[in-house]
Amino acid sequence: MVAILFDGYMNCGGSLINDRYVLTAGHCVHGLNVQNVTVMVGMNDLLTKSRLLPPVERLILHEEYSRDYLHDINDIALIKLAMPVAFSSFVSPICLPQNEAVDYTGNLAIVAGWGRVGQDEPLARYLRATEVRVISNEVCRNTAIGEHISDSMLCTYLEKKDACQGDSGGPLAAVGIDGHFEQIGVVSWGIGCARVNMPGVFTRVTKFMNWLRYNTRDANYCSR
Ligand code: 4AZ
Repeated sequence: MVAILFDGYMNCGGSLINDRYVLTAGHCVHGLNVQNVTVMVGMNDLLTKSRLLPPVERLILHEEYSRDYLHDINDIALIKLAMPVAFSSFVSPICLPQNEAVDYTGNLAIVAGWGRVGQDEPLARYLRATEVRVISNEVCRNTAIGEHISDSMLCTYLEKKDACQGDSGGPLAAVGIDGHFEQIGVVSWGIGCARVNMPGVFTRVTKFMNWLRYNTRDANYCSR
């Protein structure tokens, strides 16, 4: 789990997908320069003094990223680190899905971050995580936010459980067919947080595997 700071303030989540790349949302880096972005890995308490801050080399925003006032399209980006991160008991990568055809409907999944702990609440100091359930895109399209849902998005819904502002860019992880956690979503958008009939929306990682492979082709694979 990665915290992404903008001008020193917690702004977004992200995930380490190998020793050189952080996966996050497009809207988390859109319009930013590397000088404004700080990446913190292996954190729980955001205020802790012992921080691992790998320098950022490059921001790679999806070429077809775009945003509306509500929702984002192709909401995915990579942050390339200037040097490889050393893995430890607190820092290890999350692998991406192996089977691009799986749609995860009905799966329970974990979303994590330092985002708001409620719709009108402050950001979290300690990393939080919650379980949510993946719903089909068909069901999602029939909810109050449905008209904006495309095939490259993934929705979750579980009563009173959701990502919230500040969690954007962070991972949604589920147990894949081989029994390992894999990242199936990137926190993208929603209308408020945990509201009735308003699913949380994620970038659907399986739809971007070619983009991810191409843009991380100089990195080692994530090993499980
Ligand atoms: C946000 O503003 C945001 N309920 C992210 C996720 C969700 C809502 C808002 C999901 O970044």
